[in-house]
Formats: sequence, C-alpha cells, structure tokens
Amino acid sequence: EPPAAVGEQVGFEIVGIEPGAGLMMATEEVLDVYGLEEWTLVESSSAAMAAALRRAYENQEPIIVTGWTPHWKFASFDLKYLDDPQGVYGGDEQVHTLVREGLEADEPSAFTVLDRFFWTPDDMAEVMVAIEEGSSEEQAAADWAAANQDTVNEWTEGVEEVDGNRIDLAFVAWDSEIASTNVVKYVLESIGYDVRMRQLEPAPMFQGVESGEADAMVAAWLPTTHESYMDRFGEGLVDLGPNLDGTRIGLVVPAYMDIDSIEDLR
Ligand code: PBE
Repeated sequence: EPPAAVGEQVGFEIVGIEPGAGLMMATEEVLDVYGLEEWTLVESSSAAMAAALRRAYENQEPIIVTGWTPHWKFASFDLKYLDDPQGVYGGDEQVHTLVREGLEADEPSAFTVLDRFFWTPDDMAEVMVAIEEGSSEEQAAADWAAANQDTVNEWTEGVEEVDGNRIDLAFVAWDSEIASTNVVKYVLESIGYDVRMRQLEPAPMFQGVESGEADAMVAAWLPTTHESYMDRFGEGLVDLGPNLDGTRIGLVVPAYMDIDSIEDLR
C-alpha cells in the first residue's frame, strides 16, 4: 500500500504505554518535530500495548506502537523500528543504577552489589522471555542466576552477608525493569537481605529514591529517556553508573508493514 494510506489504516493512532514514560514524552516530541498533527499518541500500559501488538500481529493487521529494546516482543514477533532521521529518540543508551544518599554507609553490602550489578541486553531479554513464556518473575530471576552463577559471583564476591536487613527497590512495571529488579532482588536475598519491590509511577520512582523512602532503583535510562527526571531529582541521587549498555526506544511496527521511516507517516 502507498505510505500515505498508513495513517488511515491505523486510525492515525500510535499505541503508547504509561504516561510519564520517557518514551511517551519523546513520542509527543516526535509528533511535533515531524509535523504529525493529525496523529494521536494513545496512553495505555506496557502490558496493554503488548496485547494490542500481539492481536494485530496474529491478524497481520497494521499497528504502530511505542517500543523499546531489550524487550521480549522482538523474540516473539518479526518487528522493525521506524527510522528516526531527526534523532528525536536519541541513540543507544545505558540503564543506570541510582541509590539514595547514605546507602553506602548504612548498607555497604547492598551498595557493593548494586554498584557491581552489570549485565547485557541478551541477559535481560532472557529473563523477559522466560516471564513472557509463563515463568513467575521470581522463578525467571532465579533461573537466570542459576544459569549465570559466574556473573552473579562477580557481584557478590567478598561481600559480607547480612541478617535480614531491609532493602526497598523502586521500579515501574515496564517488562525490562520487572526483569532487572527481580534479578537484583534475588541476588540481594541470596546474601541475606529482606528485599521489597515497590511498584511506582516514573516520577515517584525517582522521587522515592531521592527522598530516601526507597533505597535504590536499577531503571534510569540515560542520557535521553529519563533526562527530565534527572533534571528534577538527580541532585539528590547517587548515580552508580550503567548496569546495562545498548538500549533503544522508538516507533515499532510489524516487519510486514510497508513503511520504514517516521517520515512515511506524514
Ligand atoms: N521504557 C522502558 C521506559 C524506560 C524503560 C523505555 C518504556 C521509558 O520510556 O521511560
């Protein structure tokens, strides 16, 4: 079909995720920068976006979603990113670990593990795919740790065990962050911590760690996706650097769609 028809095929709608996601803010900017005035970015949730994508894919129907890597959807479906010649979505990013001030002094063991935590997009995707295929989040994390004992040992080597000290991990229910937060929870529990996962909206996640209500988060996509949250809360946060390198965000469509660039949406 000619590219001009794509808008009509999908009702000029882009299926979004949670409001407040960096991906949503970037996509609003995309609509502006590329002059896509007649398009609507529909607020949704990560789970509902994935369900809509699955439905469309199974029926070979056109759909445009806000997507990101690592994500299990690329293992389940044949998908492509639309080119972003204006570079609104930024390039490759890193996911950073942020902790509250004082954690190093209060809980040096947890701090050391959080500081060392680093894995690959393939590692993260493995946990996400296991969850998508029906594993519980806890089981998927435990299975990954069992299969990657050498990596986990590097994070915990020489770290003193504790006796039930509490650690609160803030996260947003993005599939990627469900995977990473569960793995960190599992590893901290293996050295004696009592770990609670606190599911929050994006701004409260950053604010929760900044205020000290939560101890840590492993979900800061930088430098671009969460730039606005770092502007607001970064000063009171301790940045332990990247825990993963090589993410991507953008508009994602099934490979069977006849468009390649965001410019084709005009
Ligand atoms: N994501 C997954 C988040 C960061 C992690 C790309 C959906 C966001 O857009 O804020």
